Amino acid sequence: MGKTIIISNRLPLQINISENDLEVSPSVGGLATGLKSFHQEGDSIWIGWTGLASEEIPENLKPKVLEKAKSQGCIPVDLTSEEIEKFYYGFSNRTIWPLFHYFMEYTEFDAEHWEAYKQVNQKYADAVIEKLEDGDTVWVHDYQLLLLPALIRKEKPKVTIGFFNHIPFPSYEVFRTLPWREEILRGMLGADLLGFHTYDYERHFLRSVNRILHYDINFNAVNKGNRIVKADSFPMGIDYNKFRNSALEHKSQPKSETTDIQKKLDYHKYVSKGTKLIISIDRLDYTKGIANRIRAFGYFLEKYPEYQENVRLIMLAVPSRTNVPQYQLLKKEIDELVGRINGKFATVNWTPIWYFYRSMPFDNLIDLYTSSDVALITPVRDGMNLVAKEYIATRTDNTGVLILSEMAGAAQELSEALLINPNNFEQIVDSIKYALEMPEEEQIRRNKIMQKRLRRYSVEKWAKDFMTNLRETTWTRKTFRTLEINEIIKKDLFEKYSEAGQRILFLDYDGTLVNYEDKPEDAKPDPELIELITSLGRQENTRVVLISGRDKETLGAWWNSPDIDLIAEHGIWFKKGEGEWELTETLDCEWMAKIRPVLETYVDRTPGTFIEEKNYSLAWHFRKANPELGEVRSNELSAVLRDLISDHGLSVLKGNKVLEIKNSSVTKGKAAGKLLEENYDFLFAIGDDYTDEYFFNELPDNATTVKVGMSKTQAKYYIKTSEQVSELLSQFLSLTH
Ligand code: ADQ
Repeated sequence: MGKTIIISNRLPLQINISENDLEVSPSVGGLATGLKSFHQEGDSIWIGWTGLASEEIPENLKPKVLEKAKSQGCIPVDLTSEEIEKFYYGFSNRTIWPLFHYFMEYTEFDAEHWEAYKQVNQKYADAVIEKLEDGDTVWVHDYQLLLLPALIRKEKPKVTIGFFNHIPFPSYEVFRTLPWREEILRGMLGADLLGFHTYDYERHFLRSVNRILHYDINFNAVNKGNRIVKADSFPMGIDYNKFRNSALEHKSQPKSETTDIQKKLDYHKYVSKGTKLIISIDRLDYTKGIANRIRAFGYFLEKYPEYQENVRLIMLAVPSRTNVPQYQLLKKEIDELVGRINGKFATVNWTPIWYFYRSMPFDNLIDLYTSSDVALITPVRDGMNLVAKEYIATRTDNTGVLILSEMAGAAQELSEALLINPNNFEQIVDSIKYALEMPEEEQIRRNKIMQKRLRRYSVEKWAKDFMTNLRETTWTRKTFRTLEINEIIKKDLFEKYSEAGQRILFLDYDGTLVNYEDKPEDAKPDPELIELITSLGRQENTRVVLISGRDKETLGAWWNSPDIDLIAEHGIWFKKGEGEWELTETLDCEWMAKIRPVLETYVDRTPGTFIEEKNYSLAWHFRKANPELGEVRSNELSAVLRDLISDHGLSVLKGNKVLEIKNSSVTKGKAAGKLLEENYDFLFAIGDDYTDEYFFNELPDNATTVKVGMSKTQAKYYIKTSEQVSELLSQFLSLTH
């Protein structure tokens, strides 16, 4: 097994330059700590940006940066300050970040930023490709690198690529507003497996793929025709033991060794006995709902004045993206709000809010978590939110109450927390009161359940789970029973073709010889295709049979030639060369009058759909309908029809964007079987949809069966596109010329 390459915007290390020397320390933060053990344990390298602009690192120190990074298994990507401005502060944080968090009013669509985003993604791709060897696995992280999977795939088509999105994926209605939505989706679909924190994000992504790129979605897999891409949810966990053990250590520390913050917290508890502490920790970001939280706290003190002087909010906001105007405005707003609430309620002995605007060392974080009775975490949108999980992990005596916004991904796992809607002030303030008054037994009961879950699904388990699933996608690709027709298979096939005494070729029409069109009548064969197929039929000892679900009138009009035989309507009609159409079975059609009105109600309710009436079958086409609605309605309709037709000798066939109702006794397989009485020593059948599976199954084992596209099939081989089908058939033709 090869190595793993992790790629994220930032490397998990912090570089400080002072006095013409540099200091490198590991960085904190969810992703860095989360993947650290995974990174250190196995054979892996991490590629990313150091956090310093190229111009900020003196030339003489550059080799040292490389060397230091390398010693920690890291490879830096060099970014200039202009690139950082446009790619990172620009497209990543002024377009993708606000849009994906539903802040459409903050979202900027700037073509220059988009160009920089593409270029910098290419820069990361180049860095990866330089290190990539056969058998390696690539794991790309987050919204700054959405184009990277496809850029890597372009150069190394066979490599296994995973992608994890750490922020929400918005609903289709929001995502579709992005001018570069197609490029972004195509970039992501370069991966084999796409991971999201929650099932909802995964569904939003799949829906966008379906609506924007029109790829078929089967459960959680995207069928790209030549490749299957899977999406799944993997809720990211924390390093549970690290937080719990640190909390235990802090508890057993002698007083003299405690941190200054802890001393201050202890003093506070000593002088104001019974006063409760509420903690809130976030990066200073508009998605985190900090301003509303302060307002809600002010309202709480007003609504429940008995808590004045008896509760304190400790608010830690870590500076973030200070170059982006929205963040500067937010900082100002929060400073003012804190000032206003403190000004309004403070007494000589009490300030309601302690506000810290800075980053703190890990030990201080633990002090804050373990000393606070309540954690108040109220993002308006948050991919996951690890702070909520960390708070629970540090509660070693199982007390403490978590108030958590239902808009955080974490809320889906932490349902024993007090879940609030961050826009509902009454609910927030009542939850604060409930939390402060919650009996200890209830706190313990709730926390124990959450702790058990967090311990089990730790960040390590998360990373392993993702990697196992990722490797399975390659495994499935490798063991896909059906083989792609490659040069070696072709060579063998051509030999058999040339040596054969009697050949028969069964060719499906739509989706095989021609691509699908919105209107079936538009998928007419062009003169070259007619020439190709009839020339094949003119070869000695070669019988060409077009076998289609089309009605006999259309098929007959398009393909009237002495050199080919036709099977129409899935096997009901047969025509030899220029002869007359013959019925292969006697069939009853009375059922059609009963079924047609049912189909009509579905046409009325599903714009873009229509009924095709054939001699012995009815088809409901939904290719032009809204793809999602079409799928939903077709599932509904086939369930309704199956009930209606049971015991009537009819069956419902699901073709490509069409449902067809016909007599069960008629199949393409049966019709093909009837032609096999003569002795053929080269049998070839090719088709693209469900109905063709009947003749793949019916033909003897020595037949060469080929599926067009990459969905599940009984065929021995597959070929990706109908253009490649024409190429293969032309090659057959050239063998005898
Ligand atoms: P963030 O928006 O950064 O992450 P979060 O999940 O809460 O949000 O992670 C913050 C991390 O930074 C936590 O591990 C926390 O301990 C640490 N941290 C916070 N304040 C700190 C401080 N003052 N000093 C040191 N460390 C501090 C993005 C998404 C989230 C998603 C994560 C992981 O926005 O929704 O949960 O990625 O996927």
